[in-house]
Formats: sequence, structure tokens, C-alpha cells
Amino acid sequence: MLKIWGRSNSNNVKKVLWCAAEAGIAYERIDVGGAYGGLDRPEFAALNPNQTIPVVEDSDLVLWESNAIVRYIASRYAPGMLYADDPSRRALADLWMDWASLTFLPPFITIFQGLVRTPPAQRDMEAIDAAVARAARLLTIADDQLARQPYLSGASLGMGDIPLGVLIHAWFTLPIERPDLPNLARWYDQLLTRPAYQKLVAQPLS
Ligand SMILES: N[C@@H](CCC(=O)N[C@@H](CS)C(=O)NCC(=O)O)C(=O)O
Repeated sequence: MLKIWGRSNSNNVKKVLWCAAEAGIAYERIDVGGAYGGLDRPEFAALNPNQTIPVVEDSDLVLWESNAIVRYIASRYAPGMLYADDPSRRALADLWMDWASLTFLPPFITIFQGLVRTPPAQRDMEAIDAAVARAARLLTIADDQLARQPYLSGASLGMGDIPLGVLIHAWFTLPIERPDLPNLARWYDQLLTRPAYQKLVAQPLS
């Protein structure tokens, strides 16, 4: 059985849990990181020298880096469904995975860490407001894409939806000013109808 290391409120762990659930595979999850600690234990550092979560063990295979794990689970356990057979479609899904993590994540982290994990008196509101404005500008790009197709991966849910899909729950939940992005809102509403997303991603922020 797949073993997933990481606390369930980590956005990067949520990607892996949601992907595994959509792929329909059983897994065991072990709480490490955050309040649970344990990342500096030698057994964990031997699995992931970065000492970060998530980590996945599948028989002899050990993987870290959440997007690499999502690609692995999708290709191994949900080919033709979460992992497109067609190289062009797959490349576009890859594009949205990378965009979520390399372009959207930096301003998102400023907002999320600032408003969820920092006490009010210690918040840098100037930095948070600038990050909200940047994130809102970036999300118009995703909104444009979602005007052309139901999901970032194409006609149906795929791995390309997973990284931004996890972050977007916080975007629509946080007490921030959001521009009207109807296609993004419609996509989020569709994700919310999925039992796996509801259970593993759309939880109170912590
Ligand atoms: N690029 C890595 C980032 C991993 C990462 O930074 N994980 C965070 C949680 S989201 C972590 O391990 N934080 C330390 C902790 O939870 O104690 C990935 O996508 O897996």
C-alpha cells in the first residue's frame, strides 16, 4: 500500500492525498511536519534529505517533490484519466502544474502564511496587500484558460488541475478582496462537487 508522509493541512500534502483519492488507490498517511515535527529524525531525513513533506513510498520507490509525486501517481494509477495519453494534452497539464508552483505560489505563500499562520499583530499588511494584487492579476490568466475549457487539464479533471486546485480553496476562503473571475469561480464550484476534494482539500484553513 502507498505510504504518504505528511500532515494533512499542508497544501503540498493535500495535492498528493487528493490525487491518490481521485486515482482510487488506498494509502496509509503518517503525520509528520508542523506541530508533529519529526522531519529532522534520521529515518525521515534518509527518505527525504530536504526534510520536507510530502514523501511517498511505493514498494521500493521513494519520492519527494509534490508535483513529481502527483505525476507519478497519475501516470501509474490513472493513465488516460488524470494523466493524458496525448503528449500535447499532457504538456498543457504540466504547464499548469508548473505555473501554479513556480509563478502563482510565491505571492500565494505571502498571503497564506501572512493571514493563516501569522498572528495579526505581526502581519506585514503592505506585503500581503501587494501579494493579493499580484495573485489576482495572475489568476486572470487561469480564468481566461477556464473560459475556453472546463478544466485546466482539458475536458475533464486531470493532474494539471491539482496544484492550483489545492491553492484556490484558500484563495476563495481567505478574507481578501477578490476580483470577479467567473470561470475560475465556476471551476472551483465544480471541484467542490467532488467528494475527494471536499474531504481532503476544502477544509478549514490552518
Ligand atoms: N517543493 C516542495 C516543497 C515542500 C515543502 O516546503 N513542504 C512544507 C509543507 S507544505 C514543509 O515540509 N514544511 C515543514 C513542515 O511542515 O514542518 C514540494 O512541492 O514538495
